[in-house]
Amino acid sequence: MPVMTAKAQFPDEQSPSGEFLRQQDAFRNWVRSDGADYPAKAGRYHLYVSLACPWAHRTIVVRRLKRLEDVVGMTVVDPIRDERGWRFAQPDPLNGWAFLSEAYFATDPAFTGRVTVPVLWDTQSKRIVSNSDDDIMRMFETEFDAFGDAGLDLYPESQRDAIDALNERLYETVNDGVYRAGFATSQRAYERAAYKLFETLDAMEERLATSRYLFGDTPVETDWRFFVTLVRFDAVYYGHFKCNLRRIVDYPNLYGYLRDLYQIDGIAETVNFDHIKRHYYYTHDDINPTRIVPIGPMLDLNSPHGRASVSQGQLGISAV
Ligand SMILES: N[C@@H](CCC(=O)N[C@@H](CS)C(=O)NCC(=O)O)C(=O)O
Repeated sequence: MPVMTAKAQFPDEQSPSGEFLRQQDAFRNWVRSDGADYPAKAGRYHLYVSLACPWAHRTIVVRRLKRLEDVVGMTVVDPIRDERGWRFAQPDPLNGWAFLSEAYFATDPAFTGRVTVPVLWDTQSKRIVSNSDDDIMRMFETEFDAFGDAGLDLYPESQRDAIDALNERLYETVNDGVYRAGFATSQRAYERAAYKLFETLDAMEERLATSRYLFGDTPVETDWRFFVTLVRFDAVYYGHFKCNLRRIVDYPNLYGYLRDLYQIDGIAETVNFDHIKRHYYYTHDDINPTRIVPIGPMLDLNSPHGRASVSQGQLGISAV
């Protein structure tokens, strides 16, 4: 018997039994340090982001940490989008666009999917190189070392299998997990996603009891992939997406870890709660039709985190 489901936020991305099934990324070309089509160059590529979006946030963080601000330009879209998708508060200074969809149609006039951020734009061929946050992160991490901070390795060779495996688990149950809970249109789909999410949060709370970061004493890309969801959690996912078994402030290790990452040089400037809250509470009409933006939460992400004393040992490669 079919499960009764409510109206979906994105009807094309919904299973008959009420699960949110995120669309695939449409553009997945690669900038390479020695690439033929898209060679890494200073000033050639431009990043379009929303400060509200966790996926875009990851690319902003890596751009900052790898010191690529002067190498890859960046434009921030307005946090409020309507049925025409992401728009620019002022016309895009680079291309004069009013809507980000113009980048998509310039690249593929037949594009019919949902217009998403982040977008990595090539100013030379005037096409989107990629709209995959995973790929853009990796490009910034590994392909621009001639221009940025080559000394910072967010994807260390010796840990790659373990990093990939934990990324996958966090994506399924946490990063996308909050969306699977929030966009579910059946009780069953919601509960499944929400319980899985907290199972992983509980496991990470335990893991972080004996390790300052997920893989030892320095953050890797997995920490930043996790961070963008943690920092939004109490402000939007707990209430708006109904992920409300516990808040992050209720987890001593996760909350300390969140503050530790937040206080790393340059990171606080990448976090904008005004954009985050207005985007989520305004643009998901089926979840919050009144568009009322809640007043909380009270978070003090600058308070001392005490994480420096947590054991610094490297976790084994197989630790997932
Ligand atoms: N899979 C994409 C996900 C990007 C994504 O879904 N971004 C959201 C914002 S958080 C978006 O642009 N949504 C457009 C919309 O809500 O219409 C990636 O890897 O970058």
